Amino acid sequence: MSSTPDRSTAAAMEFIANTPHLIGELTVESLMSDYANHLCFSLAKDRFTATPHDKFYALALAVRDRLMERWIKTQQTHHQQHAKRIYYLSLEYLMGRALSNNIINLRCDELVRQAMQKLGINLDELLEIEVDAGLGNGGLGRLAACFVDSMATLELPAMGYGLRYDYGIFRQTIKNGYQFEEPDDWLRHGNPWEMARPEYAQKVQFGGRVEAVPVGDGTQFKWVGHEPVIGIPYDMPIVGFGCNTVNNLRLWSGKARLEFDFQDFDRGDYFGAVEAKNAAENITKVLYPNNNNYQGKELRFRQQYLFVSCSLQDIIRRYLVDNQDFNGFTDRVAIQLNDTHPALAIPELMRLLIDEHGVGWDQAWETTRGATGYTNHTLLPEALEQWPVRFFEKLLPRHLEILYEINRRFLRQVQTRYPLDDGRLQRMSLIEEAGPEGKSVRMAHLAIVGSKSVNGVAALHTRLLQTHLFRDFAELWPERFNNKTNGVTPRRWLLLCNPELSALISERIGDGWVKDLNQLRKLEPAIEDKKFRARFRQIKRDNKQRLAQVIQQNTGVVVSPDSLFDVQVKRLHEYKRQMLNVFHIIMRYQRLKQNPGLDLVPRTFIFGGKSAPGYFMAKLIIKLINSVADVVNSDESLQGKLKVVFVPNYRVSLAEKIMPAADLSEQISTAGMEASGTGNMKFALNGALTVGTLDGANIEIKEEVGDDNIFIFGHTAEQVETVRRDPGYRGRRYYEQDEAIRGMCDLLFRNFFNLEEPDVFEPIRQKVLDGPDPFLHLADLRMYAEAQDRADQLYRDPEAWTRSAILNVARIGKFSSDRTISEYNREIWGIKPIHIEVS
Ligand code: 26Q
Repeated sequence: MSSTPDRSTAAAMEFIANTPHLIGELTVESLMSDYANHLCFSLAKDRFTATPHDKFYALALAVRDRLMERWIKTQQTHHQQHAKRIYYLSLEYLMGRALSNNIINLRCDELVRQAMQKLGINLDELLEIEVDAGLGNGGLGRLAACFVDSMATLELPAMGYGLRYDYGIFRQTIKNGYQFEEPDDWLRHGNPWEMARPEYAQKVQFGGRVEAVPVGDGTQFKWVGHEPVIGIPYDMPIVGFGCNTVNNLRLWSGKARLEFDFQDFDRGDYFGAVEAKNAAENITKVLYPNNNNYQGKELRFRQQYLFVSCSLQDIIRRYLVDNQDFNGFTDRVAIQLNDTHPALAIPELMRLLIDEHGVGWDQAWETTRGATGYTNHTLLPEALEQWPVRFFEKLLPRHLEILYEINRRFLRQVQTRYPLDDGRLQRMSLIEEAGPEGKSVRMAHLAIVGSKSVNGVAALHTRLLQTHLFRDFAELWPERFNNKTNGVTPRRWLLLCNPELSALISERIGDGWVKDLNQLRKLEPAIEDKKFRARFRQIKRDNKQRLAQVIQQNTGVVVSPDSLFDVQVKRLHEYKRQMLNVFHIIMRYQRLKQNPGLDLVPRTFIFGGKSAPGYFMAKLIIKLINSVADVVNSDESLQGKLKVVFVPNYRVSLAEKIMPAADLSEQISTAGMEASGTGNMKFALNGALTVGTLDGANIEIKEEVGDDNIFIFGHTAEQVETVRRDPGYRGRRYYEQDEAIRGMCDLLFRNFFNLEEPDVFEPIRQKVLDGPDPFLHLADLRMYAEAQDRADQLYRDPEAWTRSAILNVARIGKFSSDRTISEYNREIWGIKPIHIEVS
């Protein structure tokens, strides 16, 4: 923002402010008029040419008009008050749709509905047209989206930084039971929510070499790069609920330098110029579709650096608008790293401070560490990032020098504290000397050393970080470690996705819960109200009916809303144990086949989730689910007591239809492996009961809702450790001891579900029966089946089940992302909320 106000812009703004409505007024008529104007003047469409997408776009622009003034005012106010801001750095934002969310957060849903109705437009159909912004993989990306919602709602001066991938998470299709991936060309029809800001473009260098330049008594190090790339920022508004705050989500897009092609073109190297342009613009082409699995790809490394460098240069640019030195930096800037994906921020901030702004090492280090917090999201060793030193040598030589210096100073500190403990030095070093790819940089160690705070995302996860993964670090710096149990935004995950339940709740306890989720406690007495229970049940029934339609449209399978909807939706991963779920389904199937008259609670098992394209086992599990589904669904002898569906292309907008319709939520990861989980919270918030292990946030959910209102089973994290240490542990033990498990395995592994493709499931058999299965599928199966029987029993008593479901809603308030963000702010960031006034 420039410091001398521009007169013509001021005059224009004054004109708007003094003219009785034109743009941005919240009335039915003005909405209708702006919708029509946008259709005509922004999109050049008339009654012969307007497509459904045009109608969506026109409404999006009309709604956007209504947040513009607040957006500008928010940025102005934060700037004028020299506010300390939180900069959330994440390579992923799984935003989903924006129109419905912005309408809800602006609290103009009634007006918009009326305006559209008067024009003969069905708002719900219009909202369905928007494509999801799928710039993330799963939990971590969706968490970032919930967090920016909460930061705006809490009126915190916050900015999300991310990458504007041309292609988000792939579209999943299923053919013959197998997953196929299609590109997600989400920007094809334009994006009404983004504003390109080429005036804030940043230049980033890759490659080159470091030159030492003598300056006075010392030396200055200059990184002479080549391959410059430009980052162009695109801003998206983040609307706070029921306040005037509209924060910024700033996403960078890679571009070749403008003069670049012309220069080389003049030298006659036309192809070289075009190739270089492509290389620059490829950096932000596509989101890497891995989840909890690290792949050391050079392009991913470039993505991370482009992201970090653009964001930090932008932060420093803004800081220097009204500061001369860096003494006050940590009073104005807090940076939170969403996992290690942006951990290059640490050496990059050091480089910018030292090389570009002449700050000395000690002050640069204090500033960097004082500004930065690191959130860890996983304990899985295969998910920990370790970039090969050769990538640094090739692309970031100056950063490598800085890293070595950080490491040298750090190891000296360790040595002073623990003399002659070489093992410890090796374990803690930022450099792994002998990895599979030679030397590599341990990004988690870098993030811990370079931050003032390290947090896990649920109590158990944080404890395991301290006792296992980062034990040495927690011993050295216990004060640095803290827990921030995840949460989800109640706006999208209740108010928006479940309007009927929201209305019922508000009728009973008022609508304060939307901003203060603990108020849901006031629902507890309602469990004794028979009429309330009936209405609660009816809403669930209606939501199930709607989901049944979606399922039929997407899979062709007809499911009954009178059956128990048992849902597992999340990324496919062995540790999440979708296979355990399938094994239980097969056991049920077998019970029904052996005893067709058996009075089992009719169940519909619903699965959804994407597998990383290169993850063989995860893809095989999708095939397994679909193979079992095919056999079960076409078996008429089951009399509708068992159905299995895999809903393709699980994504945020589909989750919004699934969560409100679930009776039972499957959270069955091997204990100690799911850092937190956040789907578990969304389900409970919508009145589903959980079948789950003592893992991640399930433990805290159990503490909140009470042991009687959740179905817990399985080995604890401690017991899992013990079982794994037993060298004789094999799944076969359970096969031999347990008749039901044996029957299930025999059916599955003798090709009952895959006659056409014999032995496709052989890799599963090997792992589960003969391998030392680290996920303990068969070891937990018996207890899992028993927990499922307990669920059946309760479901047979609809009143008792409904009481439990209501109690889940009433006691889930802790898991609002507002609470999580308040804790981050109180204990790490220290930012003052700023109230935004608009005329
Ligand atoms: C890393 C390197 C290269 C390419 C991709 C990646 C990568 C990308 C995404 C690694 C991990 C992820 C995503 C991890 C994730 O979603 N973790 C989940 O985070 C949630 C929010 O804290 C938790 O609730 C889940 O338990 C955790 O699995």
